[in-house]
Amino acid sequence: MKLDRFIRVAIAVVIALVFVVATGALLFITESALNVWDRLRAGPPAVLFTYIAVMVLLGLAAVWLVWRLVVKKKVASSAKPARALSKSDIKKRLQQAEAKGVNVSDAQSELQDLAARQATGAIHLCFFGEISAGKSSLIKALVPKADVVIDVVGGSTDDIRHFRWRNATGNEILLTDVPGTGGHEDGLDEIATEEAKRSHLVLFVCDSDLTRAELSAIKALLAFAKPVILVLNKSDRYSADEQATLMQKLLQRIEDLGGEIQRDQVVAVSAGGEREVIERQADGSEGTVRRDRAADIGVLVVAINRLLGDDTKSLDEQRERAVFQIAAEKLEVAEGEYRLQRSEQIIRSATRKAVVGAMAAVSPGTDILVQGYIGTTMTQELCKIYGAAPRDLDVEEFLSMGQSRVGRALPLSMAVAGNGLKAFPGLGTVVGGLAHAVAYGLIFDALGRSLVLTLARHGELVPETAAKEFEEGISEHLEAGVRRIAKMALDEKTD
Ligand SMILES: Nc1nc2c(ncn2[C@@H]2O[C@H](COP(=O)(O)OP(=O)(O)OP(=O)(O)O)[C@@H](O)[C@H]2O)c(=O)[nH]1
Ligand SMILES: [Mg+2]
Repeated sequence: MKLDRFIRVAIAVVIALVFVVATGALLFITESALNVWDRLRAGPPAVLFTYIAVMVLLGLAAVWLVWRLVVKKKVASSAKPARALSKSDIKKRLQQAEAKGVNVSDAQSELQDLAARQATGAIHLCFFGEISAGKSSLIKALVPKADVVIDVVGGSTDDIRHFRWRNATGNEILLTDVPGTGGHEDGLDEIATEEAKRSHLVLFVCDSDLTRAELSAIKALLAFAKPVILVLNKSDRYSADEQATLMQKLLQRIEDLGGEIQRDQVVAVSAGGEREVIERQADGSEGTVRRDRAADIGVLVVAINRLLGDDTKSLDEQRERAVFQIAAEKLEVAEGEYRLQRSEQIIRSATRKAVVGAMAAVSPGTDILVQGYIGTTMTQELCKIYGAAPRDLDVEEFLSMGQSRVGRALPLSMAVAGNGLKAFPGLGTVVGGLAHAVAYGLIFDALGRSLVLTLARHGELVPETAAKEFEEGISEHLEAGVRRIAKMALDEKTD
C-alpha cells in the first residue's frame, strides 16, 4: 500500500515535470518561430519564399525517411499470377532464371517437347485412370495392332507409349497409354498425371463409382483446363439397371464438379479384354481357355469425334497453356532448389566467419555475436534470395530477438560442440577455445536455417515468427550441424 502511494507520487512529480518542460519548450519554439517570421517579413520576399521552400523540402524528406524506415515495404510476391501464361511470359521467366544461375533444363525441355509435338500436328488423347481400370484394353480395342500390356494384375503399364489411330474425320491422332494411378511404384502417378496434362484430351477411365482420389484427379485436370471424357469401362459386369444407376451417380458427381464436363462426355463402354471359360474338349475332358470378350466402344468413338470435331485450334491453344503451366511449375521447383543451394552457401560463409571471429577473439563476447555485421549481412542476403525486401527495422528486430535467445541457447550449444569435437580423434580435452568457436558457429548456422525455413514458408521476414522458429528448432539444428561445423573450425585451426 505504502509502495503504491510512493509510485503514485512519483508519477505525479514526473507528470508535473513533463508539463513544465513541455510548456517551456512550446513557449521557446513559438517565440523563435515568431521572431524568424517577423524578420523574414521585414526582409525581401525572395528570402521568405526560399525559406518556406527549404522548410517544405526538409519536411518532405523527413516524411520520406520515416516512411522508408517504419512503413512496411511491399514484399515481392512469389505467388503465381492469376492469368494464364503466354509464350513470351514463360520465355522471359526462363531467361531471367537462367541468368541468375537456376537450372532451367527441365522447364526448357518441356517447351522443346511441346514444339516437337506441335510440329507433327498430331492430336494427343491420353487414357488416364487408376490401375486396372482398362486403359490399355481400350487402346487395344481402338487399335487392335497396338502391342499394349494387358493384365489382371494392376500396374502392368509402367511407361508412356503412343499409338497411332485414325478416326472417321481423318485427324492424325496419337493414343497415349500411361501407368495407372494408385499403384505401388513410386513416381508413376506423377509421370501419368504430367502426360495427361500434356495431351489435348483426357479419357478418364474408371470401372465403378468415382473414389475420392479419382474425383480430385479430375478436379486437378479441370484446373489445367483439360477437356475430359469420363469413361465407365467394364460395363459388361453390370446389369442394365445397375449400369443406369451407376451412370446416374457419375453424372451427379460430374455436375457437382461445376458442369465443366458435359453430360454427353460421360460414356459407358466395354473394352472387352480377355475372359477365361471352361470348355469341354472333343475327348470329353474339361479345360480352361482364354477367349476375347467382344468390345463395345461405339459411344466412346462418338464422344471423341464430337469433341475433336469442334475446334482443334482451340484444343491446341488449351494444350499449349497447360504445358506452359507445367513448365512454370518445373521452373518454380528449380528456383526452390536454387534458393536452397544459395542459402546454404550464404549460411556456410557466415558460419565460417563467426567461427574464425570467435577463434581470433581473446574472449569472444556473446553480445555482439548475432547482432553484429555477420548476422546483419547473412539476414539481408538470405532475404534477398527469397525475394523479401525487409525494412532495416525488421532485420534489427529479428536479430535482437535472436540475440535474446542466444543466452539460453549457448550452454546447450557449448555442450553439443564439445560432444561433436570428441568425434575427432587426437584433440584430447584441450578444446576450450575451439568448443566456443564451434558453439558460436552452430548458433549462426541454426539462425540462418530457421530464417530460411520461415522465408520459404512466408516469403517475407516476419521477425517474431523467424525468432520463434530459431528458438524452437535450435536443438535440432545444433545436432544437425555439429560435425560439419566442428570440421570447419578444425580446418581453420590447421590452416
Ligand atoms: N470384364 C471386363 N474386363 C475388362 C474390360 N477391360 C479390361 N478388362 C480387364 O481388366 C484388367 C486390366 O486391364 P488393363 O487394360 O491392363 O488395365 P489398365 O488400366 O491398362 O491397367 P494398368 O496399366 O495396370 O494401370 C484385364 O484383366 C482386362 O482383361 C472390360 O471391358 N470388361
Ligand atoms: Mg495399362
